[in-house]
Amino acid sequence: MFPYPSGKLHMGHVRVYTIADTLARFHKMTGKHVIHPMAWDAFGLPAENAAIERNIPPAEWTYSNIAQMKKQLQMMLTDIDWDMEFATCDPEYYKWTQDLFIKLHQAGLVYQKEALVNWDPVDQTVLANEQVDKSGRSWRSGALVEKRQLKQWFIRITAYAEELLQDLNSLQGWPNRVLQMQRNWIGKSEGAEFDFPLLSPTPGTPSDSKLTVFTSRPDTLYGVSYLAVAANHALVTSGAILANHRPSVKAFMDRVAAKTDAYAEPSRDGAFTGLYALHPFTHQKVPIYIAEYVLGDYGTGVVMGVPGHDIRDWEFAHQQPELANQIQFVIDSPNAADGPVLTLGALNSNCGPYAGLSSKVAMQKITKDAQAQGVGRSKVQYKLRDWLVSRQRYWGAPVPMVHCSSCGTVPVPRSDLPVLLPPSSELSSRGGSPLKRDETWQQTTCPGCQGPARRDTDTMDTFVDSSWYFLRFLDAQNSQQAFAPDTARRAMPVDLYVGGIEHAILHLLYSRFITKFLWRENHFDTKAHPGSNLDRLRGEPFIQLLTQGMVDLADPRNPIVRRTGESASVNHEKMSKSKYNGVDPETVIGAYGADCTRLYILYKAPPQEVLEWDEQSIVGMQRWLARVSRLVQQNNHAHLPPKDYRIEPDSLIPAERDLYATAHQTIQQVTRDLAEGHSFNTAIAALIKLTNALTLYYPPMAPPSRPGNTASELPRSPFLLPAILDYLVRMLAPMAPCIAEEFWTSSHLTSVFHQLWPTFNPKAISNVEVETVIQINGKTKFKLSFPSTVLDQKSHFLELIKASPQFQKFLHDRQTKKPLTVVNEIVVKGGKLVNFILK
Ligand code: ANZ
Ligand code: ZN
Repeated sequence: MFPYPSGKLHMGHVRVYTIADTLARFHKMTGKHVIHPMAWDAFGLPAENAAIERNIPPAEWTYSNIAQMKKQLQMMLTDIDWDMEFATCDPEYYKWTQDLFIKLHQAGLVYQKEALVNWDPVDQTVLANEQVDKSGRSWRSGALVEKRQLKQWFIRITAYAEELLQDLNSLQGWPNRVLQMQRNWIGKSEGAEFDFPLLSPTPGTPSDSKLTVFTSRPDTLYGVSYLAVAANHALVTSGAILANHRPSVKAFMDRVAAKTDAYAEPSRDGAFTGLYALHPFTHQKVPIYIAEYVLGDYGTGVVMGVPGHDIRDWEFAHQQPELANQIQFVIDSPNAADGPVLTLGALNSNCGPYAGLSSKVAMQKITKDAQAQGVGRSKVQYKLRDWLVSRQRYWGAPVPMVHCSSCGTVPVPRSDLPVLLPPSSELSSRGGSPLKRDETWQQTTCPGCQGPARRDTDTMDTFVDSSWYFLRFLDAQNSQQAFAPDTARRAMPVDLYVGGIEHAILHLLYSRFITKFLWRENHFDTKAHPGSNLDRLRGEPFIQLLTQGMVDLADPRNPIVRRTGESASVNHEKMSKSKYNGVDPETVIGAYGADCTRLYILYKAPPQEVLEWDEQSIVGMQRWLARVSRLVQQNNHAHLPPKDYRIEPDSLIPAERDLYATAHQTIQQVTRDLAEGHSFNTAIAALIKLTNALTLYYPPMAPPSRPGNTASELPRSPFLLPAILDYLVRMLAPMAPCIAEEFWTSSHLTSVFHQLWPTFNPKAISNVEVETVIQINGKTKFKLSFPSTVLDQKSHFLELIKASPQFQKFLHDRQTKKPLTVVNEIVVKGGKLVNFILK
């Protein structure tokens, strides 16, 4: 994930880009064609605010930050394809962001609407729902967000809700946690709508209006004791409320309006409207309330109150004296008196013809009957809202639309893109839109009638910029298209995407939506590369997602809860640009070198977990590299093996054969750790172990034997040390590139990065035994030893275990003597532990 150019890398950046760089270098060495690019998420408010503060143009601030951070990335020894670099604020880039907006508009996925929006009073701008946290604060400024009614641009992401949800199932390379967060955010809910005709206030006069409710529990229809509408429902605003109830309704509305925190969990406050509706099945009178807990923008904005089976309805009913003794249960439970019955069950005798049916069957039948009678229908509801993309600020891509008094709102023709930002002289902290104050910039001609027209003065949310940037890398210099459709179809999806869990919802959902949109609308060449992964994944942009944990500066006075990384007390801060607390990457790299810093970061914690910054342990990495260095120097006295020389394990003496086997086991493990698990810490541990084995066999002071050297007591093979050091240095290279290159070039003429990754030779370890711990239902029972080569054939390996007498003992229940079968087999750590689940 590309960074925001705040000016300085923080340790979180160093971590994510070390992980990405190590993997990029590793995959290159295995012979793959790797694209490892970098760009800058460069629009956005901080630049605008910094510009106002310092009185310099946002562009100047942004580009100087970019230069600074690029230098720091190079200092970290990253191997980035800089020829693909761009910033989202480059006109050559935002031209295509505007083009994307127009494509969405043409597809009917962009619209403008008055909306009650989130207004950040500090940054003076509108925020998307996703940018407001649970406590109702802006994700950026931290200010308490207000609600305001304004005309805004929306992108209809809800049109893709179902496929955004369904296709999560194909993302097997994503962390479950992220998949679950996306599912919850999309929030699919299946149920039904029911119509409740309004009972006319004056008896005898007919009423044709009705209130429609959405419910996820149609089976509870017979338990309805009231309806409740949202405070902004038309019923309330239309003046239908009976005169004698207006004072209490107004008092309630005033109480709601007085609330400063619009995002706090709503209370169970409410008021009776004096109005009634008719139950669609029983035709009984149902009172209508206004309730704070009913959301205006979910479902129909009306709830059928079933206090017997819904906790919020139960609480609400207990606040309203007329409702408290109207609670009707439709599913029986012994504890019904203490609270609502929150489960599915069998419908009781209150349910007329449906009595005795299970909830599940009743849901279907009641919905079907309602549909037949024209008073209801089945309904799927999503929590996902359309994406509010307009911002009333300067530093963003201008919305490429023109307002004409005769043609209405029309898109700017593609040939006129980009719509450039005007010079930034009008910026001020007064708020409001700077483009709105720039009269000359707004004046333009209408692409439809050529008459005078005005430009739209909103700029786009920066999440639009970042929703497609990965596609631009494939064709960063293309001035004719955002990306070449055939290249994109071949190269996409991104194989591995590394970034923070904080983007689990927003950025990843928008990117998925936009890529799917472009895919569905055929913006990838359909003829080129049939059967591509992009098609297989239905336009998903990222095959594998690695979410790296935070870097934390643990205050040594605070105990840390190991498992979660949470501090036991509160003094524990994330090292982010906003709460940056003092470990400066440049200082660390200056003190220990980039190689050691990288190794330390990779070694200290698995990438997904919190990394507790503890500078003292960097020296461990320094010492290790010093030991490798000593071996390299010692080896430099030895002769190079002749070209095409191969070590034959069988010709080695036992001690050397063991050492050679250790080297190949290390290759096997490190390769697996990097390729599959992204388990850098175990890979480094294996390399350290190999270094230890080498140091034991080739202790300092005793130079290795040269051919014909009789001084040595052991009959050493002359080319073993160089061969093993070759492996070691090649495996070290992706993680510690600079020192590995130095080691390598001390005895070779080429770069280590032109070498192939060492390949594991099964023959080398054919007579090495490895031990496997066997668990039954999670409890350790016994150990078995195997030739290590068996570990590479999973099914054979499992068969061997299952055939062992030790295992056979567990195949029946001790008490009941009944036979048990294996229902699951979990192989952990490349076969070091296997857990069998027996049932
Ligand atoms: C009756 C009922 C009985 C309900 C019961 C639940 C349990 P999900 O699953 O999240 O979609 N609801 C509907 N619209 C609402 C709104 N605008 N504001 C607040 N609540 C609303 O939730 C659906 C349920 O949330 C609906 O099903 C409705 O309460 C409530 F035993 O209807 B239920
Ligand atoms: Zn016109």
